[in-house]
Amino acid sequence: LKPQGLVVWFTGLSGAGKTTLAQALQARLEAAGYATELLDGDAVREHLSKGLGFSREDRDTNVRRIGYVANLLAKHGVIVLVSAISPYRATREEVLAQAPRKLEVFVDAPLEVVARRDVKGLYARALRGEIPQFTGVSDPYEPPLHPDLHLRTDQETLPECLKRLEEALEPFGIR
Ligand code: GGZ
Ligand code: DAT
Repeated sequence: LKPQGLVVWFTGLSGAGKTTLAQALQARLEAAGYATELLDGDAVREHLSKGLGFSREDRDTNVRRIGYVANLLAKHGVIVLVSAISPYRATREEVLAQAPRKLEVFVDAPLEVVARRDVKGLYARALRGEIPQFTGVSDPYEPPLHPDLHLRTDQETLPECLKRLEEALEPFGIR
């Protein structure tokens, strides 16, 4: 019998902390001997979703592709960590409904905070009007209404967020 996999889906604005948290959690899980895979929106866009843009249609295609691969891997016992803005609630719900087991994590920080972090300088450009359809500035973000875990990365440190993630995995028998 295969171990049951899990999809841990991180959603939130650019710069909210999805990749940071997913990478840190992956390191912990790998150290504990779990098979994991990280599907990061940014990286996926260089391969699986190459050529896609940021229209609603393209984002939904991106999210559905990520979800499809995540669910295949999870079916075979992998703990799959997804980090993608995935701004549309209905599309996230559609994809997560297919997962054998799932944990939806809302990585939340207000726009003013992520714009101040501006990891890649994209918010500065978006706020100057140079990037059309930039999530949170000139494109929508629909927060989950009932996330399995809600992390406020402007109020909780990275170790605190990690601890809450690990606690949320315990009911799945992952520790
Ligand atoms: C949002 C954009 C955009 C626009 C480029 N809107 O901080 P990042 O750089 O690494 O995360 C963002 C990433 C978003 O890709 P995703 O695949 O996660 O998005 S989605 O789930 O909506 O398909 C950002 C960069 O790409 N980026 N242009 N217009 N983020
Ligand atoms: P995203 O993948 O959501 O675009 P990121 O992980 O690339 O975001 O960048 C998040 C930045 O925020 C990074 O510089 C670390 C910082 N940060 C501060 N507090 C954090 C926390 N509690 N959790 C995650 N990242 C945090």
